Amino acid sequence: MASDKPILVPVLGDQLTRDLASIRGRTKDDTVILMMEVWDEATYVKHHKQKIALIFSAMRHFAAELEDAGWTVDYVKLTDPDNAGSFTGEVARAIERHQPRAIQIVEAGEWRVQQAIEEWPDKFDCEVEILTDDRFLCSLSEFNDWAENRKTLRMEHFYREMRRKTGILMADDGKPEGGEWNYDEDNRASPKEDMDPPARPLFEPDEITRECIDLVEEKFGDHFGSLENFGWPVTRDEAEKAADAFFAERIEKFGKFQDAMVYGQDDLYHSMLSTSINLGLLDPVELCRRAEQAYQDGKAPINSAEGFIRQLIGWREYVRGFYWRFMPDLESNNALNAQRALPEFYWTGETDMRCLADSIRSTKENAHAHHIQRLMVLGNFALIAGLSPREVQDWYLVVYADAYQWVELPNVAAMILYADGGKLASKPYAASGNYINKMSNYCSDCTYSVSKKTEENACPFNSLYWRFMDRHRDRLESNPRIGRIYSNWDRMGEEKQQAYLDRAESFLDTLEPAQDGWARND
Ligand code: FAD
Ligand code: DLZ
Ligand code: SF4
Repeated sequence: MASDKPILVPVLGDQLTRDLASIRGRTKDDTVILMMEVWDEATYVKHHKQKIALIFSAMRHFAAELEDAGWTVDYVKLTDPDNAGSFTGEVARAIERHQPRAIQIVEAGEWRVQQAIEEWPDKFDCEVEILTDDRFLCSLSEFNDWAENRKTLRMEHFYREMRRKTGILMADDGKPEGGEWNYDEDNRASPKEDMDPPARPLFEPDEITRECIDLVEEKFGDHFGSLENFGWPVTRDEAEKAADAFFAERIEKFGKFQDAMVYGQDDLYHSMLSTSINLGLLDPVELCRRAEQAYQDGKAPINSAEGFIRQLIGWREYVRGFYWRFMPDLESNNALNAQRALPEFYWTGETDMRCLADSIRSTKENAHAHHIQRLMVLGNFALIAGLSPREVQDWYLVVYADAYQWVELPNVAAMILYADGGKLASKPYAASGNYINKMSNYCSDCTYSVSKKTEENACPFNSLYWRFMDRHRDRLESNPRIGRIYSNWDRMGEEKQQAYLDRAESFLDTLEPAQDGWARND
């Protein structure tokens, strides 16, 4: 006979779907869904204001949607005078209120939160069941099985497995659609060609969102970023509208201009869907099927459909498996012994380097920068200037509305900083100003000259690049994807080399370290 006591189902801020393993299949009359706005989560780093407003608004909308559908939802607001401050504290309070016979929760996305949840069976006097997060295509045990016994982990190999597993973009003979697995080569058109990206839909804040915005201004007014441009989807309906607009208007050129950067243009042909996907408002595999359909209907070329699908069932799934395999060490890895403090300009945007200034402006205004800005401008600078991984990790976790540690950390520690010593990527993504000049229109109006190498007004990326290569020669020279660079370096001769190194040092001496208090509360 069913007990009168309910099952308590805590739903975390990035688990906002009725298809969640702990909700689907449960009956409404013996379930209490618990949602918690807590101080620990809002302040463990000083998140961008838009990120907090987005998560709270999406949580409140989801709670209302569940209630409308007949579920019992116990929603704890941040301003509740008895707010316990942490998930564990709030679950303890909810146990007092509801006397549940058991707790069922889907595993957390982040290591820090999962550690806390794993203590619940010892802390609480009721059964605790932790369920697998099956919103991901590849479970953690499947990833570990794949990774075990491999000498090197490479996204490309993993991605092919995911293509085979889903059948997405696979021809009937088991070969990849179009003959190639990866059309990356066709994702690199220069932005100097005609580009006219349509604006993405922005969603006017409703009353719930406005309340969250006011709350954030009041409680987190000293956090980074502006709330002025807030237009993120906060419900599944809005997220679906955003996806519809992407598939109707932007996917066609997504592939071609995936790596392009244009001054003052923040979205280009990107989907801008990461916040909705990470919150649980959109299903990534469904999005991939839509991309495949767009290809089959002749609405998107193969390089667009494949490029988009690769990001989702390739990179996104791969970094998640990688995160759980290498945590907690990944947080403290520093294979290149990078020790320089994060410069203040990462927070203020005040720098004459036009590529960095524009990427940081977008970050501040939108809590977003597109992939190639994160990777080849902000990330590349952090790598070749030798910035401390801890400080760079904090920065990325703070500033993007889509940032959760499981996706941020592998991208930052491993992909951009090579702090893992090459477990994730086959080589560091180091580049000189040439690359940025090729892929953007930033350089033509920059204070620095991209064609100058060692002069006072030379683009800093040029000398920092060679300084980086020179410092890490022992490690990188044997790397087949990099080694031949050193013959160019050697051919320059000592005088030229020294001029590069001097220019790099004199530039680095001008950097002001960031003041305390931007990323974390003291
Ligand atoms: P699109 O360009 O339209 O790509 C489609 C989708 O693919 C994205 O929505 C995202 O879900 C997925 N995707 C693309 N690249 C990656 C990747 N490298 N790793 C995982 N998923 C990917 N993405 C986050 O969601 N959160 C982060 O905190 C985050 N931090 C990053 C830090 C660095 C240093 C770098 C290089 C990348 C980071 N990314 C992160 C990945 C990527 O930059 C963003 O997902 C993307 O810019 C979001 O915009 P979009 O939705 O328009 O993406
Ligand atoms: C990022 C965040 C913030 C700012 N606030 C909350 C919150 O109050 N309640 C909540 O459930 N989740 C929040 N999150 C997301 C969590 O920090 C965390 O990323 C997820 O729970 C995944 O582990
Ligand atoms: Fe950036 Fe150098 Fe180009 Fe200026 S010249 S925009 S610093 S790459």
